[in-house]
Amino acid sequence: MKTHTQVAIVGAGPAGLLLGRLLHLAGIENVILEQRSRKFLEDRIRAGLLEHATVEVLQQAGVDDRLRREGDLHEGFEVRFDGTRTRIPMSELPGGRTTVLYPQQEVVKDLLAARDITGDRIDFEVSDVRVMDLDSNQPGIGFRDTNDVEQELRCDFIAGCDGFHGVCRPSIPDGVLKSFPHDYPFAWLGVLADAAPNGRELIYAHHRNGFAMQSLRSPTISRLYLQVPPSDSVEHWSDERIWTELQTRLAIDGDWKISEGPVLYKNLNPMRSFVTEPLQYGNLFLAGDAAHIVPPTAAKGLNLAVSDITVLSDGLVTYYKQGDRSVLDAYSGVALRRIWRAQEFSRSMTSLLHYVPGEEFEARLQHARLAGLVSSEAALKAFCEVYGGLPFEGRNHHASIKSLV
Ligand code: FAS
Ligand code: PHB
Repeated sequence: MKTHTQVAIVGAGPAGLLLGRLLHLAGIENVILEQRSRKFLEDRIRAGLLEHATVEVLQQAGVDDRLRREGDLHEGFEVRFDGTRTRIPMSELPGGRTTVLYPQQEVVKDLLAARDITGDRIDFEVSDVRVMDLDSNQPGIGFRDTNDVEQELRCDFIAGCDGFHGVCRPSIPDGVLKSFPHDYPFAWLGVLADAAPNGRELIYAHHRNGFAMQSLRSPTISRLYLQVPPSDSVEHWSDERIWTELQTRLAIDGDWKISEGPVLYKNLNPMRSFVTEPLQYGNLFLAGDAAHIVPPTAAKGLNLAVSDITVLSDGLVTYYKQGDRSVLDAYSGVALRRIWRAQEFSRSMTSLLHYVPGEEFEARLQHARLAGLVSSEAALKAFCEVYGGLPFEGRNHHASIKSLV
């Protein structure tokens, strides 16, 4: 079976679905190929914190109805160390930033629902995906569809939005890409619990037993993280051990007690940084986790995927509307500027808050940085400027998103 489209998108994560949506709004035909089922995508627990620039793009894409109703506006967060707690009044600092807590799988559901309405093609449960003829002006994708029928999709451009373990990046000939991997000597145990979070704001804690964090997915569902050794496994973590360790690491002077409940889901997340350069080869463009991975400490993964897509869609729209390929050919350089900023911040926030056993000198420096951060408005302003989200390239920027949520 041979079919044709203008832009073929591999992967229906936030990057691929948002690109499909923005291209649809610009009248550009696109097809999305996804290896998993729709249900798997809608149930997959991942990120939760949206930068205000991301919320703006979802608003401009017309997929913000539920986000407005159910999204949780965050104007501050808490940092804990040495039994102390400090609230960081993000929105009150100069340049006042705010973020929104709205689970990634809800963003995916909203984008899938919008695609249902437009009827743009999306093939789920495809397999054996192969990209071909990348440096021709009619690249293609061979794959087997959900009925195991061999198919070939030809197009003008391929968007590789297939995540870190996808097929698009490895399909680029050897020697073209330069990769920058960096692994951290710890991992995250991610926990979803039927427990009402203690407060409405996120809590980040530095502790000698390791980092801990309380986030949320709703007023009754907590999302919690514990720093664990990279060789650890979820089998080692009973519910009781999880709550005991969270209480220990999040403890502050006085009788603060974490609110507990049944653990619904737990997974182990390796902590790595990764960037590939450039982000394009011929008529293939990489975006999101297919091009870069950040440690989840600063919640930049999903937001970076969205910022890549805003630059890539601008390039494709300019090409189809004005026949001008210059914006598209600048995609890699423009997107990489923001990717490295987010990488640097994610790395520094990770090394600020994660204790490495035996690294006593580092631990003293962490303590000094934390004490310096919470006691200096200038340091907090600089921190929150990137934590809250840098403006997206080429997009006008609202001061705050209070009006949007
Ligand atoms: P995605 O990985 O979301 O989507 C890629 C899609 O491509 C997938 O649906 C995949 O099935 C599909 N695909 C792959 N190979 C294919 C093939 N050969 N053919 C067809 N389709 C193919 N960030 C946070 O801020 N907080 C978190 O708690 C957090 N947790 C995370 C947990 C995990 C396990 C992971 C991997 C990431 C997490 N992240 C988190 C980061 C996360 O939010 C990512 O940055 C975000 O999903 C990136 O979106 P995409 O680039 O669209 O990639
Ligand atoms: C999350 O809710 O998954 C989350 C939020 C903020 C972070 C990291 C993770 O910094």
